[in-house]
Amino acid sequence: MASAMTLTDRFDRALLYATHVHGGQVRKSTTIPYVAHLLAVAATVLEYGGSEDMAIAGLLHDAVEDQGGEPRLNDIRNRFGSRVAAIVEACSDSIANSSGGEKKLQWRERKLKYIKSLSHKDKETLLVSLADKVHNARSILRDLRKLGIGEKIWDRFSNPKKDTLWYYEELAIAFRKLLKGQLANELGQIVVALHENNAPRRKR
Ligand SMILES: [Mn+2]
Repeated sequence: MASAMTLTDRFDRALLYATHVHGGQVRKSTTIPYVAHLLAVAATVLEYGGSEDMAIAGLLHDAVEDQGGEPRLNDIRNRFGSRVAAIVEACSDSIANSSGGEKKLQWRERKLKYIKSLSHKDKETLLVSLADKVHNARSILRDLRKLGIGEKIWDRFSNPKKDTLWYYEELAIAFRKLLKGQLANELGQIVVALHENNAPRRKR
C-alpha cells in the first residue's frame, strides 16, 4: 500500500494566502465565494494522487490571472517555491490580461492557443489544470440541473453557449489524449451531460 501523503504547514499557509488574495471575490454571476472553487480544485488534485506542491498550485492557480499578474507570480515563487510558481504560471492562459500590458487576444484565439499549449505541459501541471476544468464544467452542469434549461446560465460567459460548449468539448478531447484516466474521462462525461441538458447532440 502506498504511504500516506502528508500535508505540511506550507499547505496551510497557501490556503490562508488564497483566501486573502481572492477575498471578496465570488464565482461568476453567483454568490458563491471564490475560495469554494480553489478548495474543490485542490481536493481533486489530492484525490487523484497529486503532491503537496500540486495541491498548493491548485489553491493558487487563479491568483495570477485574476489577482495580480506578474507581481503576484513573483510573490508566489518567493513564498511557495519555483515548482508551485511554474505550475501556476502554466495554468494561467494569459498573464498579460491582468497586468494590462498587452492587448487581450480574441477569446477563441486565446482558448485555441491554450488548448494547443496543453501538449507541451508536464503531467503534474495537466492534473491541476484538468481539476480546474472539471470543477468549472461541473459547476455549469450543476446550475443547469438546478435551474433547468435556463439560458441565463450561459449569460455569465462573455461568449455564446455554443462557444462555451465547444471549448469544453475541445478540452475533454485534449485531456483524454494527454492525461488518460478517470478524471479526463469524467470531463468527457460532464461535457456529454452538458449537451444533453442543453442542446441537440452534435453529429460526430
Ligand atoms: Mn480556476
